[in-house]
Amino acid sequence: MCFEGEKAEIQRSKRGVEYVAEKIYVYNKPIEPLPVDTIGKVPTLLDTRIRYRYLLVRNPLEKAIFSIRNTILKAAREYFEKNNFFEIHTPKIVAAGAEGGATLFELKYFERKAYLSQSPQLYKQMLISSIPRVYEITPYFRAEKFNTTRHLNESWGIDVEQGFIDSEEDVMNTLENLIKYIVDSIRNRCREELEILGIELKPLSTPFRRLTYEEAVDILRSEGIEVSEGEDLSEAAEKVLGKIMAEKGYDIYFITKFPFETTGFYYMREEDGIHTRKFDLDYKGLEISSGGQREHRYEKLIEAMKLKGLNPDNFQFYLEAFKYGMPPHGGFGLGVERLMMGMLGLKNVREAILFVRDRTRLTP
Ligand code: AMO
Repeated sequence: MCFEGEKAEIQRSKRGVEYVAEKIYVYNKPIEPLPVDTIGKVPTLLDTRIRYRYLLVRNPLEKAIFSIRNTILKAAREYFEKNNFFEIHTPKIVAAGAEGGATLFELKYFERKAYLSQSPQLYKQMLISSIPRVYEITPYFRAEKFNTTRHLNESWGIDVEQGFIDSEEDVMNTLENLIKYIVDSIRNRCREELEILGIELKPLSTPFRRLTYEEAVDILRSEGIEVSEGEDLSEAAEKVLGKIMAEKGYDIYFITKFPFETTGFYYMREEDGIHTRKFDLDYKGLEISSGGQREHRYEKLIEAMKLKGLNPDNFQFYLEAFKYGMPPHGGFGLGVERLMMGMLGLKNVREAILFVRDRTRLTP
């Protein structure tokens, strides 16, 4: 539908502009009445919101979430542009995964087996000796078997890799500056959307607080939360840590130096052989990003693969790139939907993506 008309003399609506319509053109009549209330007078269940998202984005609340997502991605690209990062696209149909076999989606690729890409990890690293600052805004496909409020089977990431770094600190600086830039952009450009959602988005100051994995474990143990040696932090542990850190005034913080037992094979190990240069970034008790410095030495990389029970033969295409000289490098993957959960206080990751792919949803 479309109309012609003049702006009304008296404006009653709090949002938008009122017109007095003189002509109304109906392009196409609906076959059935709308199945949902797009005005937003009645609260809609999350299941229904997901089912009819393509209609409900007319609802100001739903639309505000996705306008903010749109601005997050624009701001990220602006940040990369200003800081000389090069946008890349890497394959989504791949021969090997970087994030462990358990969450690989397998597919038939003519006569061979292939997988959907869990992460651009291997490819962004391979490029680093030729293009030393790259980024990709990319889907991650992960066969997460459980229905949780923070996992999708198709989610989106903002991935970065940068070369000639001194340590993972250089990468953490990029990540904290990027997030600050995004949060400032949303505060400045999405005031109306934040008001509609009733959110007061606090500015973030850099540098973000850093605590080591061991410090995090000590804090958790002092609260009676058991964390076994060499175990990744569980969702429950992350939440408790989030509360404790919030009480100390930190909404966002890095956890650094994860033990090798908990990480991917590609993170650089410290001299002690136990810890790595891997970090997580948590926002209000939710992991929104992981990253770190990588192992760039060919022999050490093969050793790490073997320690993780991987067969280097399956990664020849990747390992080859390390034979021709690879600078020290590192990067991160930042989950777009997780960042939105943190920023907007969304309770379920499904609120942050237009069309949901989870354990039960393959349509719409
Ligand atoms: P990781 O596996 O921690 O690291 O993923 C990076 C970030 O992506 C988001 N994320 C997800 N969001 C929703 N649903 C999922 N199933 C899901 N899986 C991941 C999270 C997470 O912090 N290659 C490394 C990154 C790197 O080192 O550069 C990686 O993928 O916000």
